[in-house]
Amino acid sequence: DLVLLAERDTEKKETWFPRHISELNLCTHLATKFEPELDSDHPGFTDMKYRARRKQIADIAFDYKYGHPITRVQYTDEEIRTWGHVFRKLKSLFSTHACREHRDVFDILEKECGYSDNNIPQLEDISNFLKKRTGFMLRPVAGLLSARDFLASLAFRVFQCTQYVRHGSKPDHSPEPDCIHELLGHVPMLADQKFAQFSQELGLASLSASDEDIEKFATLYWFTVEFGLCKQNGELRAYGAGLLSSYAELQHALSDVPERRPLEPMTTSVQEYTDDDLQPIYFVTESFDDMMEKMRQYAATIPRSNEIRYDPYTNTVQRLDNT
Ligand code: HBI
Ligand code: FE
Repeated sequence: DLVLLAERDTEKKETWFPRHISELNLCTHLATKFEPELDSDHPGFTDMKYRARRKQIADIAFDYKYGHPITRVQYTDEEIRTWGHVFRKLKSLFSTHACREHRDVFDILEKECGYSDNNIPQLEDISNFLKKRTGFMLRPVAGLLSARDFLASLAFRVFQCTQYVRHGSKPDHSPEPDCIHELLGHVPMLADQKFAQFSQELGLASLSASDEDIEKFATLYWFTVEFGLCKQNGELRAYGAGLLSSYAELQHALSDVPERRPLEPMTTSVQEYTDDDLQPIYFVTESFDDMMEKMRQYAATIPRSNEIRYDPYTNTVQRLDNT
């Protein structure tokens, strides 16, 4: 017996993953990409004032612990101008380009949560809104996270959310996620029950996955949560947050220019993509139910991910084989 146990220990050695929602305090590894201090192409690279502001807001994320309220930011007039510019342009496209779920929630966010062109909503207020809608919460993050940590948080219905605003010189494009992208693109979708469920299941499937499989889940995330298209009443609509927060790409995605293929996780998960230009290819789903079903079938082909369950009473992930 002792020998067997010892053997099993070495065989089963696997990457650590969070078992309780509070352990997301340890899932904060930033990817060193697009940081204004490290990337000479970043529009804020030579702007010391912008870099100081970024550091100030990053410290809120570095100090954050699970269960704390998210510290409020008093946004500057320039930041609000940048937000307002993007807000007005995108709003003019939503009725013809956004999916029904996004439009429905966006109306509520305008009526009840202070979404308007002269106000940047506070993450703490939006987190409380999401908690009531779908159980999702936000936690502040200082920039682009590692795919493993980012996906792991989704398993707990936690969305790691940036709080800073992109550089004012390039309001229509940001090389990294910023709160305009999160608030206009992600938040409305996370307030939808089916989409929230899909996001959590993608997160659960990623726990304990190999680096290779994490790469595939990150690619699936890219072509669904960030750049996904769906069919509604016979029309193409956007549900991906990268589309719903970019005026140029939202128009491009529904135009005759790009290629569109049906979402098929086996092949979509290995599709190459670019993160510094408009996408040449988008994937289309028939419905969120269909997308969830396909994702479940795909996740079931990956060893172990199908043995993980989430217990919402204790906010823990449990392995059904009790290890
Ligand atoms: N980090 N802060 C943040 N926001 C994202 O949207 C994000 C991330 N890290 C990785 C990521 N998205 C995706 O590209 C996938 O790798 C999961
Ligand atoms: Fe995003």
